[in-house]
Amino acid sequence: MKYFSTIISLCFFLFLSFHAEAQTETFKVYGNCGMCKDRIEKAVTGLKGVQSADWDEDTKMITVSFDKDVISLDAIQKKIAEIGHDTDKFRAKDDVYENLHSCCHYDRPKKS
Ligand SMILES: [Cu+2]
Repeated sequence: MKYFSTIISLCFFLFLSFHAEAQTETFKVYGNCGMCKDRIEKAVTGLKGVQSADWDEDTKMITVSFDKDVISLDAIQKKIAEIGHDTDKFRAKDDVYENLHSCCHYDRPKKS
């Protein structure tokens, strides 16, 4: 019986240590349509350390689960700006934005 409870507590400890590193953040990503959704989610989930990404076409908010020991929130936002989508922290290059499909030309936030 003692052996059994040791196994249980070991499993519990492992469960906790796996989950302690996962972090979920929600932030704004400018975009328009379903094509934007595919592009944004593909770019983010392709990053090492990212477990999942879900961008909402209506609210323009993305929810990302990632391991903060592997990748930072800034690095994720930079990647999104690299593919042409502004975030509140990083702005996409004008030429990258211009090269997006015409239906993807969202209203850009004002330059600060
Ligand atoms: Cu689009």
